[in-house]
Amino acid sequence: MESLHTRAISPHRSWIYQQSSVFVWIIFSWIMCCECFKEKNLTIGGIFPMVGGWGGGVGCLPAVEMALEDINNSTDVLPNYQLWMVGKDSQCMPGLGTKVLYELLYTHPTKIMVLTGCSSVSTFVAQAAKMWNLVVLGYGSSSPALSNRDRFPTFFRTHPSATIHNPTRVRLFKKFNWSQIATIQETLEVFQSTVEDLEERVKKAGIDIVVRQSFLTDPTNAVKNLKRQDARIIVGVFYEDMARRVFCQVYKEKLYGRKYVWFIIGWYPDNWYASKDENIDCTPDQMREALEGHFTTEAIMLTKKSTVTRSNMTSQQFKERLDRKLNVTETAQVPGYPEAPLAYDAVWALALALNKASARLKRRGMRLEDFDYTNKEITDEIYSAMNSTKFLGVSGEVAFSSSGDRIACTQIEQMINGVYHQVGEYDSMADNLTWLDNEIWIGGSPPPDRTRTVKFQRVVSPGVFFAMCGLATLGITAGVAALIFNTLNRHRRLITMSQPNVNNIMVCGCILCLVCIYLLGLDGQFVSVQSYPRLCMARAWLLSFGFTFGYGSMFSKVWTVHRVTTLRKKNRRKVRVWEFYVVLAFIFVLDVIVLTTWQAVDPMFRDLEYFPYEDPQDTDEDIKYQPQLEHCTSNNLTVWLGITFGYKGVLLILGVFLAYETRSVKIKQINDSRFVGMSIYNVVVMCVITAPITLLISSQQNATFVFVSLAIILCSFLSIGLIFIPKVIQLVRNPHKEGIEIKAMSDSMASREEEERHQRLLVENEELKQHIAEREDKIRELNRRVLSKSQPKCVTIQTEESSDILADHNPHPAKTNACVVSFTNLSPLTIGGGSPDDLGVSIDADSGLASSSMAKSSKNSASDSEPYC
Ligand code: ABU
Repeated sequence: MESLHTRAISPHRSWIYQQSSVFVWIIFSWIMCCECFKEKNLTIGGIFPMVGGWGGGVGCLPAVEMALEDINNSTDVLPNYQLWMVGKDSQCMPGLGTKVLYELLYTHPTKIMVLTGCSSVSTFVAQAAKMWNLVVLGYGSSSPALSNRDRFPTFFRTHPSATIHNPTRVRLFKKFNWSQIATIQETLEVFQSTVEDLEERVKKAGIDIVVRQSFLTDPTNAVKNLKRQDARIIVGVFYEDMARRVFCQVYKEKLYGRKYVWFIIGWYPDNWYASKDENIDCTPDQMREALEGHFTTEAIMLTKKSTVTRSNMTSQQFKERLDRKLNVTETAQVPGYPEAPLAYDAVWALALALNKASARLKRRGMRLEDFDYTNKEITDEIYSAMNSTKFLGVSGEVAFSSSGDRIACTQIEQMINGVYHQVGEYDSMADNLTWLDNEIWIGGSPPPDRTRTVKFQRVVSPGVFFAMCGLATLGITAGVAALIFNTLNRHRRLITMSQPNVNNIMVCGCILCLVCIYLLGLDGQFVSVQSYPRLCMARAWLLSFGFTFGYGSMFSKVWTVHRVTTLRKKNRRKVRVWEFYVVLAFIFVLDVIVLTTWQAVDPMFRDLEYFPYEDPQDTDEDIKYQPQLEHCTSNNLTVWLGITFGYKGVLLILGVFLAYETRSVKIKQINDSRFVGMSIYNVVVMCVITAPITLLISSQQNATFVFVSLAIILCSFLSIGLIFIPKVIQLVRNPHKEGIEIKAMSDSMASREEEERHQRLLVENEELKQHIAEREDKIRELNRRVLSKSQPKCVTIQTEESSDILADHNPHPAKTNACVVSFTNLSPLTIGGGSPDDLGVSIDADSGLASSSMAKSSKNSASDSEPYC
């Protein structure tokens, strides 16, 4: 590392001595002066970042040189000393910074103080320097961490701490009503401590930092995360080189424009984004697009007052002198140009402190030039002098707080059309914001700090609601008609024998379920939030009672039929009406217990299900819709549903079983039991399908409503239809004939199974007829043979065959003696007493057995015929 400068800044005094006209005096003076000059050189170390994250040395070094020149020329500051500086480049890299510090320390001459810039270097330098009793002065170190006196006991700075931006930022957040912000930072202590300070301040102001992102060298993911987490007001703290990377990524992610506001550090050179940078692949135009409208905050580093400062020039004169020295067309592009006044004042502060310390040391018989890194007394004097330094510099009033910080005002700038314009100033001490009202918002006004979410309630579509309610009304009308029909025809046997009261209860149950459809369709569009819990309970009670009455009454019928048919014959008795109600009452009481306990212990309330945000289709406003859906719920909903579905499920399964068991049974007290069974099958199938599917599609309000409504409507229509339509038909067909209507009712009840059984019996009958015919043929043959002998005497035929035949039909063969001759005139057909059909094959409807009356006929023939003698 080459030294940047190692030179005497003020040769004027030696020149004066050289020009002295008195030779002896010249010689004497020369010797004395040389001696004096030799002793009174004071050297400081200077560490300058000429490149890197903040290459501020480029602008600050000329200012430091100007200050050394001015101090050495001044007669009242360090009059007996020449101030020298050995400067080194740290490249704003902590490692290199530490290395150059050691080079400064371990090379002659002894450095009485160290000037440093770039926070990451300054923290290392300031921490190490205390070991060499060195006072360090930062001209370009903004890290809030440097305010820690325990860590950096000998550190001072003319550069304000970066925390000075934070009160300004908070003030602006409040001005524009932003209550949530995001941060993105380069992972360096300087920025980490800045963000920590910001966090504390925003918290006090009631503002949330909702997203915090940091990156080491590649901001791609951090920027993506900001986008993903919908950050809008973003504070970015990073060095200039990283700022280019961040905004190139911001351009790619489209994280700029009317919806976003960026706040970044204001001490970058004015066209920092257009600088050539091989680490980014964005054009200057793209960078400018991404940066348009962003705000910067920076400490005011060049006083705006035209007062003559300690260095005998105004800030404006300083600027002109510096511009001349820099000799560039665009000073705004010089890194460190804004901080140059701070560097200039830093050297003045250092010189003034040394000046003061020198006087104090003199009184104690010590000299500044005696400083040798081990002399703490001299360091203490310098430290104390620094602490009390106060003067008007080109950067403003220079004074150090107890933590060594500079106090300053901040200015706020906005990039408008690629150029920074000042839009305000803030004095944090007085909390005084001067706002120029010349800022420009891309969207015309400050954007909101978050996407405005518009809650949007999903409700059952009116079309669907009214369609289902229409069908429900139809069902209710059918139910009422059925009740009227039952009442009007209550005297008819057909109705009496169908347990009309039980049927009426069933119809009432269906009506209750149908009424529940109205309640199921009522939601936030009709019912207030306060009334919703009552609606929930009303639905539960109504549906539960509807099911109990509707299904329970049918269940009670099949239960009774089954009980009656399974009793032993001797125990069978007439069905008593109250038996139906016992079953019903049992289910009803169970309902009341469960529902009452549910309501008392864990009442239902309104719960909202939230759906993912949806973009508006009809506007480009910065809003998102958030659909929400109302549900009835309670804390232990699953438990209550489990209990309710549990016992109702048992009823359903039992109902199906009983209906199947009694499918062929008819008892006269329940003439419609078979239709009831069919209705039960229907209800069970509908419930088994509907219950789980409804739970699965509960997030789709229309589908759920339609599904449940149709299930209720179908069950109700089918139940009412199956039980009442056959009765209506019979009564219409046979308005006055009681017996016929019963028979017709019974006939109409013939099931398919009965039909099949009947067919089987017919086939069996046919076989028996055939069998009988064959036997008759045989008898005829025997008769013929007997007749052919033609012996008119009375014999007892006891042939094997005849005896076999007769024995087949007569259990008392002894009595089958017949006078065959007397049969001669008898037609074989008459033996059985008539046509084959009259053989006595009958079908016992219950047993299904066929029997032959042949035996009886034979017996009768034998006994009724007198012996022919
Ligand atoms: N204004 C430049 C500050 C640089 C730094 O703190 O590192």
